[in-house]
Amino acid sequence: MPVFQSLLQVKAERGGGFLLLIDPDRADGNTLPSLTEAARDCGVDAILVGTSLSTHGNFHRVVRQVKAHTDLPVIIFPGSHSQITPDADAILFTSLLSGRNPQFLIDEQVRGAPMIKEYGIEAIATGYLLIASGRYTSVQYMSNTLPIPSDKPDIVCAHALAAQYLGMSTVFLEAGSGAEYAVPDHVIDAVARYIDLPLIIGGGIRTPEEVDAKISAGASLVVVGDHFEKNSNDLNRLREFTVAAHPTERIPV
Ligand code: 1GP
Repeated sequence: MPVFQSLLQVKAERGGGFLLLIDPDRADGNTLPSLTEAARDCGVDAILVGTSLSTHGNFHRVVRQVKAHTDLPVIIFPGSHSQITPDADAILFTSLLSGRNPQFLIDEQVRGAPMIKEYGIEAIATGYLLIASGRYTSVQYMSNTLPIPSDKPDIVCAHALAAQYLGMSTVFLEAGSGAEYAVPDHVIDAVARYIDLPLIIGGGIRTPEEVDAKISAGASLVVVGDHFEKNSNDLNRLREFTVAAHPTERIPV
């Protein structure tokens, strides 16, 4: 089954899904195998690998290492067309629609598309919207784009609807890795009511309660990366995060 279809099935059957993001520059080669192996046992649905700026030149090696230690889908979350490798199962084929920088609207995509075809990777067409989050984030700086103000849900909705009318498969509402504030629940709720596409939410999510709130607001998939990079000793709580992302499986109290 294609990766994106399998994630939609997870959403339909379990009420939501949880994606663990691995930043190749921050991945610790010693703990990466155990983290990757723990992911499925802890209820993670897929692993994303990517970063706004890769400075270590180890992207391909990290993807291969992740793939070697899990049978979960491994999905590229690229910062540029240099982050495409045949070892991945799929790629979020993003266009940064909230920005007006042609490099991230179409140029990186043109450079990457032939490689994706050559490697036989599944491309998941993703409208990527950067939402202001209190702090100047790496993705904002590297993409040279302005985020949409988080108190302007109408503007977010208009961009999300444009993604739908452009034929995209999903909309990713992004606060940026390590964001001070995650995408507000009221913005997620507004977009989820306004368009028909599944929503991916990421950036600045640090607790199971926040995961729960994002899913309740209308997210289909929640992405967490920074928290587990900075708190590798919190791995025993990974299951709490994934339980929060799968509300239909919770045992009523
Ligand atoms: C970043 O949305 C992802 O692109 C995840 O954000 O690293 O803050 O969890 P965090």
